[in-house]
Amino acid sequence: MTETPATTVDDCRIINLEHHPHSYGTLTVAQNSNALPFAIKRIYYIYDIPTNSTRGGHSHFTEQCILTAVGGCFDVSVFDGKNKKTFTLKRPFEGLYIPPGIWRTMENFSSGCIVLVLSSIKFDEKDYVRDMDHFTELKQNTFDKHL
Ligand code: T46
Repeated sequence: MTETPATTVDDCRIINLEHHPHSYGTLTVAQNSNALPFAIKRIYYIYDIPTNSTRGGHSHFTEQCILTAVGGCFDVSVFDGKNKKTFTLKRPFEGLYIPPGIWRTMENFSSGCIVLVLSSIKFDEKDYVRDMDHFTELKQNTFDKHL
């Protein structure tokens, strides 16, 4: 692929997942419905994360995803080629929606942190941009086109 969408960090947002708090515990649900911006095709989770790890460091051509801290907390920084924003995820019902064309980096993982990810596509390495220079060049071309 040679183009990336004209998305910006302002398109990244917190989505509150349906959750049911009770005296005997809280249950959170993620299911395909109008409450989500895409249909879920894949779920994966990341755990056993050393607290000083940095993960991510890439963008996607087409994938949309929602990241949630189902245990512990961590920070996600998003970058659109011009601007950067950082979100702290610490509640199991709060998901960060990231559209395609956004570079993401995850760090400051708490001990025992578990990251759950809902994804709009099946795994495809060709959907990744893992080189920052390539990413900024793609975004610059997109922004130039939309001037
Ligand atoms: C993202 C952030 C939030 C697979 O084989 N299948 C999969 O579905 C995934 C997601 C990964 N992998 C392999 C590819 C690598 O060899 O698992 C290894 C670790 O993946 P990666 O280094 O991409 O992990 P993160 O935590 O940097 O990024 C992941 C997702 O890849 C990415 O799309 O947005 O979580």
